[in-house]
Amino acid sequence: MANAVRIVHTADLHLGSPFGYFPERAEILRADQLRTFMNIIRLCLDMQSDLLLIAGDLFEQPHPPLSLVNEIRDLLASIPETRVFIAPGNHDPAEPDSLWQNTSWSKNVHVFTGGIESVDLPHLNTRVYGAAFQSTAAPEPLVRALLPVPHPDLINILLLHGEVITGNQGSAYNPISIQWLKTCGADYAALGHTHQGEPVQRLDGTGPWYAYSGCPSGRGFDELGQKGVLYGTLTQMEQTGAAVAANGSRFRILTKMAWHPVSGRQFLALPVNIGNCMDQEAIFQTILQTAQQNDSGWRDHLYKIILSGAVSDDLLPGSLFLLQRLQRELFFCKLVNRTTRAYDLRSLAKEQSLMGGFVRQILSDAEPDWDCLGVQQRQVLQIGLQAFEREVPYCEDD
Ligand SMILES: [Mn+2]
Repeated sequence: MANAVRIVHTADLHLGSPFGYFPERAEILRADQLRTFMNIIRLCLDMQSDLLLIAGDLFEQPHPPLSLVNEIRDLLASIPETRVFIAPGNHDPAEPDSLWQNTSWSKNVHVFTGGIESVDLPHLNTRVYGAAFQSTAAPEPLVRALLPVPHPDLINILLLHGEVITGNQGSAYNPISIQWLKTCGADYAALGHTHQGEPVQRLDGTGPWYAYSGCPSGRGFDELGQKGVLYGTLTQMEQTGAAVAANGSRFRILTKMAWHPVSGRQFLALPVNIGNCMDQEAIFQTILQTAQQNDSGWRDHLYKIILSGAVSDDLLPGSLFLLQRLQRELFFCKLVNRTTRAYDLRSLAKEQSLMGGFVRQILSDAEPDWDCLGVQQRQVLQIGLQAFEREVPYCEDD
């Protein structure tokens, strides 16, 4: 009968983050992180996961508040049927006197605190390898040699925090060479460090499977949208005949992993064109409607609202009043003004001034009407006309 192990793979939770950019919301955002962790625990229960793999940066720092550590310890103890493995990362290294040394975890939890070691789980026919960051950087690979005797009859899982590199590329965060990964002997490498996450991939078609789960909740406007974890099953299938000879193994591993959303509140970039708005109220309503169309829990998210469109002088947004009104409706928002001024080309083209001359030059034989112009002509005119009045930044600050 096929042997299968159910796993949940996560990393980079950064529990206890300071959220310095959101001082008034920081405490709530930290509570959200905890809720996300609870969602992961709930997923383990619901799918009766055999393993919970945490590939580093569970905490933001190696000395988090004791109350937070105790909370996590109790949550992990609440899933005794799930074996939990933790490989500390560069943010929460297993340095002397860190939380990893000072916490007594429940029996189902194993923390890798040194160089490569393995734990056998005979009831699952599985072996889990892991190693820890022991300081905030690791310019040399944490694991240099091949895994110590990967067992051909077991499912071999590798849990590591680090950066997969190719060729001569280096990394200050445990460089994991793709070449090494191919031959290390693992069947599935559960990785952490890349917050963006990468789908489960297989090296060379026959090599190990590996994946970055990505962070399960965003912490800023560089981590947009819904975040989640990887979960699924690794199944060991007995091979026969020619297939055995191909890689010398009696078994092949089928990997069926999927992505599961676990974050509640999201960081979102919301482009809103206010070119048709005639007054401040219309701008306000357009922004809210756009947010509303996006998601049913729209009020709870954090927004970077990017305003665009050509607007007349007296309507230039970004006013404190607009921001204050929006802040009453949304959990958090900031405005990025990328609007352009609605210049009247027809009258400008008649002006005997430097601006008039510039407009005539760019229009050439074209009609003085924005709608008749090509994209490039429009851009040149917008930037040029703005430059007559104010400094035009190369790229607006986000
Ligand atoms: Mn991280």
